[in-house]
Amino acid sequence: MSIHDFERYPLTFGPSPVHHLDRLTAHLGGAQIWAKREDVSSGLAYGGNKIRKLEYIVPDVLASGADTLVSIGGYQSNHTRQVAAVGAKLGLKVRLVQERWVDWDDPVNDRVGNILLSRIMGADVRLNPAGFDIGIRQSWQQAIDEVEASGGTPYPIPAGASEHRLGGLGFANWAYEVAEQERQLGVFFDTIVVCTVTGSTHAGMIAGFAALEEAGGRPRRILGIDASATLEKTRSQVDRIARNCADLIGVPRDLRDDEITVLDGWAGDLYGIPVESTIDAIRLSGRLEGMIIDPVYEGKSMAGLIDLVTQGEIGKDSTVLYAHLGGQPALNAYSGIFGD
Ligand code: 5PA
Repeated sequence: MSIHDFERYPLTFGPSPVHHLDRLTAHLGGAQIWAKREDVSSGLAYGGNKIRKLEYIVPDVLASGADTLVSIGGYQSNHTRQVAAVGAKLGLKVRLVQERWVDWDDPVNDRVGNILLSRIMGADVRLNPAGFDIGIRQSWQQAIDEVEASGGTPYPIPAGASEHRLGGLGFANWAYEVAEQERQLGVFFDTIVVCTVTGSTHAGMIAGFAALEEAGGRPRRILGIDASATLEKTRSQVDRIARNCADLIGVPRDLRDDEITVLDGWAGDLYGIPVESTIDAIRLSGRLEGMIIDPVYEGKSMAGLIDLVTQGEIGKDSTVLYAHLGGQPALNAYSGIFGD
């Protein structure tokens, strides 16, 4: 079995674009920084990393005969917005549990950005007061039961599509896409920087690059930057999903512990609450590159990248690929932090 044996339902325009960040590179004065852009690679509701995961899950949805996608996230979940978009595109109903994952008192937190887009796309959006947890949730199981009780056929998609048998495949394939783009561009990315929370984005990359390494590819570092602020949960979820995914795509060996790196230090104390380094990273990417990143995920991984390059932890001779996973709609619920 390899990644190529799995069916992929196209929801993207093609490979996500890769480009050099010249001014950020010059500003940091160290490694060469590039970005690969999941935020501009699909026409579905501003795209993002879940679209790529869902490309490998949709064939299973269609085979199941389900009529309702059921998923879960915070009020400003990017994942649920992307599930809503995919449901709309496929002509399926969508039931979303939106929990109060972030104690963020912006008065429009439950009205603008992602949740607004999900409502526009016709999803049945239900708010729930439960707090943050990346695990399997009671509220989600209850929503599945309710869909069934009302005569529907649910297809359950867990938080971030991570705890799904096929959840890692999208980003395992991302690794193959990177290898092909490297050939075209004549570069080699020795370091990948990726935001990690529910884990299957990072885990899929680890499995995909391990498969490539087994096929003769050069080894590289894949640095996951935690944005969950529940580090041990995210670390164990990444570990488990990476190993399952590696098995699934036929990596002929166990993953080594040193292939699974989730770094701490930029999440702050709480999921969804930006800290100073997050806000600085958002402003810097915007000012130098016109590249917009969000305060929940990408602002935190970019803060990690900036510090790692500045401290020399990522060396001057490195070529770094920053995985931009989308997420900008949430900015609308955080206008207060940028002032007038
Ligand atoms: C998310 C996730 P993983 O959950 O696969 O680790 O990805 C982290 C991540 N960047 C990184 C962006 C923009 C993301 O949206 N978002 C979740 C959501 O509900 O939106 C799953 C948490």
